[in-house]
Amino acid sequence: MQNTNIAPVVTTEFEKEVHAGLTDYPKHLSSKYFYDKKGDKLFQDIMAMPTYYLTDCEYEILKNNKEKITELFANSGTFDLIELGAGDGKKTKILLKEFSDKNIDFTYVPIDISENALNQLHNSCKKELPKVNVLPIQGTYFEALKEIKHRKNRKVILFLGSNIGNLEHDQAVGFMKKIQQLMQPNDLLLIGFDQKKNPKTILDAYNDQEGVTAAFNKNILARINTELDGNFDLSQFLHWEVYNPETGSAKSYLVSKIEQNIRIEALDLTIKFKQWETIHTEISQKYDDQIINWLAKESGLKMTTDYQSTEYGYKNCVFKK
Ligand code: AVJ
Repeated sequence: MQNTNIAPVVTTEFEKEVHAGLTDYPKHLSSKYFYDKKGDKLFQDIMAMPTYYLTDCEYEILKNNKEKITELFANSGTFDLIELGAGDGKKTKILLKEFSDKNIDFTYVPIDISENALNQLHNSCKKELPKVNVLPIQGTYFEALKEIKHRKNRKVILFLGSNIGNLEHDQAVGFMKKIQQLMQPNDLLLIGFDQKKNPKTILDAYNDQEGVTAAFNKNILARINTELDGNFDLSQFLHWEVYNPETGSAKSYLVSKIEQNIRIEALDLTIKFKQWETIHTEISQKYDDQIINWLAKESGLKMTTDYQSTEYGYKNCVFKK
């Protein structure tokens, strides 16, 4: 029998994770929830800042190695260029343009959770790269990969931007293993890894003076306010970045400046914060060769090539099964 007198039911993934993360100790929220329309825009602003060196490094790598990459990707005929978390595709377009100019036979398959980002990318490709076949798929990575399982083309999978850094090592291994299982012996996987470097450079990249990264981090609280009817006062939280040069993990926190109670109406929940209590919101892992080789070994992949940026250590590595 159904009980109709129950308290508000926790339904969406967002609601469930906010509830679990804010009632846990220490508190945490997932960085995947930074990205609504406002968050997408803030991340674009971050990428445009000189202190956020990652984008420029990867752009340079793709630009400087586009001929070699074309050779590597296109050496055995037609393929699907599958991009996980395509975003605005700005860096990928270097490759798309090169392939298009060389009349390479391929289909670009951008995968993204954001319908809005995908539509914009699709439209801009139609305009700027009319010869390129585009097959956008909206969804999570593995849902989308399932959808294209029947396609016979050789797969070249891109995971750029050091997005892998948002995963803890065990999650990264799980992720790479799942991709490995979907790969055929001829398929390739290219991943962008931000490298360990001067700790100051890393802190500056995640703690800009303009406060854009702080706003990006706090956007998760703004989303709870608008989507779950919360009453977070964003000015009562401090954006705090830590980098551990030994482990290579950069972590973002929100720190409560005062003792406070927060109401989240949609969850019928009151959250207590002690003064200086934290919410962990993001990990941006930095890598070295040891870690990358270990990740590859654990997930059953072999590194075939890697490309390096000239400044501010960044690498794009190509893996085979
Ligand atoms: C998109 C996950 C690669 O961790 O560097 C930028 C997100 N966070 N500034 C990163 C981010 C704070 C970014 N990734």
